[in-house]
Amino acid sequence: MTTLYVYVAGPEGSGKTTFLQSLGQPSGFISDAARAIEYRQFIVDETLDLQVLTSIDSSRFDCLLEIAQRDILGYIVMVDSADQETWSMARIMLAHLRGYSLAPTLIVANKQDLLGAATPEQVGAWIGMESMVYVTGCQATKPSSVRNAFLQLLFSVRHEIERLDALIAELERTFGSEE
Ligand SMILES: Nc1nc2c(ncn2[C@@H]2O[C@H](COP(=O)(O)OP(=O)(O)O)[C@@H](O)[C@H]2O)c(=O)[nH]1
Ligand SMILES: [Mg+2]
Repeated sequence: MTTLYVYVAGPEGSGKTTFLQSLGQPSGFISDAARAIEYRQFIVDETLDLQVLTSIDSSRFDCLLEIAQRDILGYIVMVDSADQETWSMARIMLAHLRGYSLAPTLIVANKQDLLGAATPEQVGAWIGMESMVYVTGCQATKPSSVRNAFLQLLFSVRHEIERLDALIAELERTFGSEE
């Protein structure tokens, strides 16, 4: 059995926990206080799991360092689009992730529903669109929006891992059916 990981980073309050909660059924959201992580696990097939995880303490990256570099499928950097003061921290986190292992990275320009939220393009341009960095808008309180954002990351890695097609199809099937 192989487990691949999507690691979610981002400043405190950017919406990481909300994103994970919205990504599926409430029962599938796991908060492990002892390991200081929150995660969801998707079964892709008999030999492959996909775990989406974040540190409960935004400033800690030790659980990322426990993952072998080859097992990191990609990163999500969560950003509060309405709180520009936090963006430089998000930029540092992005550099930190990619310094550990270069993997496709999706900047999630969250809180698009808030008045004064910057557009995904503005957030992406400010943080820096390097190669293999993508950006998408999101409202983490809305499951369909979260699923759509997560699919953007899966699309960017699917050419490497064709087995993800089943998971993508499942997410697309439920996409938009619950608001
Ligand atoms: N308006 C709005 N609030 C959000 C959104 N996403 C998260 N929040 C709120 O932002 C706060 C921080 O979110 P949380 O998920 O705890 O952030 P974390 O520290 O990154 O885990 C909570 O009050 C959430 O309800 C969003 O898309 N829109
Ligand atoms: Mg949290």
